[in-house]
Amino acid sequence: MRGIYSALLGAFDSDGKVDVQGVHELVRHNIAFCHVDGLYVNGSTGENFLMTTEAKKQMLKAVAEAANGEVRLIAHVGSNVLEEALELSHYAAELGYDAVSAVTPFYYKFSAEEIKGYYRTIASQSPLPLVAYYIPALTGIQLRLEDIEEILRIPNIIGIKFTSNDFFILESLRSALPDKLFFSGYDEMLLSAAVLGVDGAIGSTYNCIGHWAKQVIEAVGANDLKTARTMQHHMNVVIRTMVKAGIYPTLKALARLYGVSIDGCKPPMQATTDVHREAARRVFEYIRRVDEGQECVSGL
Ligand code: MN9
Repeated sequence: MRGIYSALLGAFDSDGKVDVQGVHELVRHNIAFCHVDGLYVNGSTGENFLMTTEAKKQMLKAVAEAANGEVRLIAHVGSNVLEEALELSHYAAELGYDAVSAVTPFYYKFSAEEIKGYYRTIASQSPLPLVAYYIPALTGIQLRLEDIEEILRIPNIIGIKFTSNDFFILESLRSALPDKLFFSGYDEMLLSAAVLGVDGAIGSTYNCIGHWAKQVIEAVGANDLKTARTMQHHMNVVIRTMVKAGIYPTLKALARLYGVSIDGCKPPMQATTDVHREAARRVFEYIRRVDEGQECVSGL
């Protein structure tokens, strides 16, 4: 399960239905251009929290069909509604997914004990192994090191998508749990996570620069920090531009420049504007120049 996974973008038509053809093109782009090792489906980037259960299932199915067994698949099934999380876990297993993942429950100020109970329930009833998903900046749920460690020791939990900049916690967990899988969640901090020995990364920008993320991980593995830093720098030029313009609409506008015919985001997320299209165009050119080996020290 190691490697670089795209947190796959969502693909919806103008009335919010899953766009099966768009999903197909997006998946093929991720495999052919970004060379990712796997896809993380229906995560934050996939607009999970804007989707009906039926749409989540359609997305899982469309991705499995398009991926055709060529890359690993993780289905994010996390939900405050435990019945939904379990239903989606069983559906993902039927479709041949490799694992499921679940964000910490959110909105209510759940206690650490309640969160552990949530993970015990999903892990014990899911037919697939489970990757915990920790993203305190979005959920507002901050866990202590001891609590995350306890969650990771629950049977059938194989690892964690760690989207936090607390590298003290990451290092402590990594050394305490050598057999668990650690996925870095902030693309802009991949290098820092890689030097601490993560097994891979899951991120939204890997929908266009997954091949650079692979180079960062591989260069760190080969003790080539110079290359790793250069590639992380290139990643960050791109990420900075996209975050400034609005990351998801810009990623979708960028995918269109690679011939992937997907529409914008689901409301209430913002529609695509010229700001996103212009940022996407500049990023597209930058990626091309870096891939062709041109000097790009001055950025975009
Ligand atoms: O899945 C992503 N987080 C969110 C992880 O979308 C909330 C990251 O890949 C970020 O989009 C990325 C840019 O900040 O690191």
